Amino acid sequence: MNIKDILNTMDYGKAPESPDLALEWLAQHKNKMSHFINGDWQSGANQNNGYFDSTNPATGERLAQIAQADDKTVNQAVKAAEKAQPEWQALSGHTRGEYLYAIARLLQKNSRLFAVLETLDNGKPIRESRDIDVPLAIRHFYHHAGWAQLIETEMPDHEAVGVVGQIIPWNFPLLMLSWKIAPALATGNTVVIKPAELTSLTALLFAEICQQAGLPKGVLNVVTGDGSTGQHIVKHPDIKKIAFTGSTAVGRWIRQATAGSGKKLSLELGGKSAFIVCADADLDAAVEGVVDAIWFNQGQVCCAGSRLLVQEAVADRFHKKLINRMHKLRIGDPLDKSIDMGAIIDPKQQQKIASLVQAGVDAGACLNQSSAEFPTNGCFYPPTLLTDVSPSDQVVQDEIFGPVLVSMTFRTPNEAVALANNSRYGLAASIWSENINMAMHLAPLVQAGIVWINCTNMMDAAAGFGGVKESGFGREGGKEGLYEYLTLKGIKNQKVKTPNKPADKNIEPVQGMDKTPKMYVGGKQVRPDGGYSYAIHNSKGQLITHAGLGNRKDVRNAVEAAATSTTWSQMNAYQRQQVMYFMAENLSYRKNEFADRLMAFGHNKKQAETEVETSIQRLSYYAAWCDKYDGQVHSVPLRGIAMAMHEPIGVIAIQCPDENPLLSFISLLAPAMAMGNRVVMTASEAFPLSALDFYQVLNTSDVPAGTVNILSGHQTELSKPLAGHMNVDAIWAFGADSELIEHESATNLKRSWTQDNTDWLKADQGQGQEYLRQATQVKNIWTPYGE
Ligand code: TAP
Repeated sequence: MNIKDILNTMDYGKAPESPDLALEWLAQHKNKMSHFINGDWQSGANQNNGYFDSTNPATGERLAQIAQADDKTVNQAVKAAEKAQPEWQALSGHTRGEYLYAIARLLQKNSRLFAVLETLDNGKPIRESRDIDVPLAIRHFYHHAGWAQLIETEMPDHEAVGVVGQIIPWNFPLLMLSWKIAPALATGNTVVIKPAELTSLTALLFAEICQQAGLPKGVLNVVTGDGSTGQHIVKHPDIKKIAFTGSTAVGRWIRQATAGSGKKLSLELGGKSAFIVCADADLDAAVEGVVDAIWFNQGQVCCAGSRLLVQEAVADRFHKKLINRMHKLRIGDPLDKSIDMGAIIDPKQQQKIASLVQAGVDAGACLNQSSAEFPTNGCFYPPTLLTDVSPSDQVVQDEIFGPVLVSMTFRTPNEAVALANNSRYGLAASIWSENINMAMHLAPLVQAGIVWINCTNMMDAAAGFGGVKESGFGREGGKEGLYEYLTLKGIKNQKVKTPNKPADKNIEPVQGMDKTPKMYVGGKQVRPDGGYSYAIHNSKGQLITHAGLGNRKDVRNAVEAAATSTTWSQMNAYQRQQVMYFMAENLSYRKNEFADRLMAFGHNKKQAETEVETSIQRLSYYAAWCDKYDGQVHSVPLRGIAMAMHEPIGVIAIQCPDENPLLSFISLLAPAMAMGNRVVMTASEAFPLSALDFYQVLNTSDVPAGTVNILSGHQTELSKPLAGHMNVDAIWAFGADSELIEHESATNLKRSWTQDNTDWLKADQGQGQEYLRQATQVKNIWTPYGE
């Protein structure tokens, strides 16, 4: 090609990056990589586990052999982490911060080596590993070096969890590792991390950096292996927290495998994020946005904007521009600095992408694919756009995890929201409109953990990242991410409780007129669907009354009432506050009745009065918080803002304990209501009457029907349908079998919160911001400034 041709075509020449330094590093390890345990390279407790190959997806060539860890090796790593943890936690925050700072500096010094090794191992363009993955990883260590120092003064009520097990995927190997390790170490935990089988190399290079930084032995342990190694980590009894990033299917399995173990859990899972282009958007900018949203990292991005929604009026024009741009993308050698798209991670993933696209075409989609040439010896797949798809098509619903975009049109903003939310996932969304009012109106309506306005794929260590629905729970980054690695001092997660034995339905009669209290559903008193009751005894074992024995149909009715009654969630904080003060006032008018009820169960007069008085105060406490639990504007390195908004979770099912039956009921109900949630409360099984009486307060306090629903019955029988219900978004278990609840909650990956013996009368246990945090989820809305 001569200069004239080049000027005519504007084609880029090759600009290859040398792999030499990375290959040299591998050679230093004889291309055979060991685990990093207790500050040293170890081939594992059982040397016969064997090795597997790590290959370059762009060429199919073997880069190195990687050691496979079994349960003994994992145990060895956990023991090292356990030994190191108390001393690491006891270091001053400043000293821990210095280690993180040293790691950041060494990452920076070796950034080119990391970028090249990552590209060789993963197949992503060097432009991306060099300019995005590695700088963001460095940023995470700098940011968290600061948190290590500040936690002591800023979060004095919290402490480290202990040993944490971390499992990461192959799409951003170094970056996902940084997202996990930096906050874990900053908060005083020690780590056992498993990189993905396909991409272990940068994790091992990172371990070497930690060795150079003088990180104490055992603080970081890297074990390599396949999914079975991950399973050993998940099941290890001495690991106190699991942080997982990967597919929803494995995340669901982990939720079930850790149920009832008391392990803390955060899950960053799959996505099918909407990319909404309104008619008034800057279409050329939006086209570039789509390129970044779905063709960055070959579309192997959890938050990829893989569902394009374009307003009908501009759809044809937009598709034309997009297809034109798609044909200009350059695909090829990932080490070539001038290519746009590199290789798919492995042939299996390539085939999965191809078969899903074929299924889409078979179902009637119109296939638009780049005609660009690409190497035939590696694992490549062209950028693809599928139009003429329907909302229920597999290609629209399933995460393809490749460079495949599906496109649908909408007419009105409401239709765009309905289409965007028609997904089991809820990781991210991108909204493009020159009308900022419209974009800011849509952002809270879209069910996602992150919303980018006129931008996409923005991430930073100072802003939380994570999803809702089947995209998982928990956040990584920002202050919100730190909580995932901390527990409240003195309070541990609840371990398995023996389920209550269901009582006999053949109950002894109560003398006199029947006063069996009803349950409360959709703003009305209701009898149990099954028509059964159970006996309620006082603390001396004397029969005092019966209560309705709720069943799964009552659960269904209560959840339906809560899910469809959205008035409470739409009220502003000031309106909710007034209602909650009114509830406190109305409880105060009835304080004698409520105290009498408590005395009937065995409280003495003073105890009963204290409990009622504290309940009134607690209602006022959360009424006060309604308009004060503010979000934050994060300081991200962007000409713009990232707003962390506290949103209600939706419908929360709350199982109340037997201790302090009125106060514990109020202490759980009030924070959930204050933050705008609707609730299905299951009253204390032994002493349900205080909770059932509370409908009188609700009825006289302007609480919209369906906001609060109260069931009675056997907690174990009610737990299963509540925890498994797809319309319940979170479940708090203070009174029931946490194993069952956490296991069943895996259906829609709802958040669960279980806690051990709380002293409800103590303000430092029975109330506080932890309750508000559990009642909300953070949505980060990113908006750049300027033209
Ligand atoms: P997975 O197959 O779920 O693998 C993720 C990690 O879990 C790997 O290290 C894997 O090991 C390990 N693993 C597999 N089975 C396991 C088990 N039963 N117990 C414990 N660990 C197990 O996901 P992937 O294919 O690597 O990654 C793609 C998925 O990750 C996509 O769904 C994507 O959306 C999601 N992802 C999410 C995010 C966030 S932040 N939400 C970020 C990146 C990726 P091996 O690989 O060695 O088998």
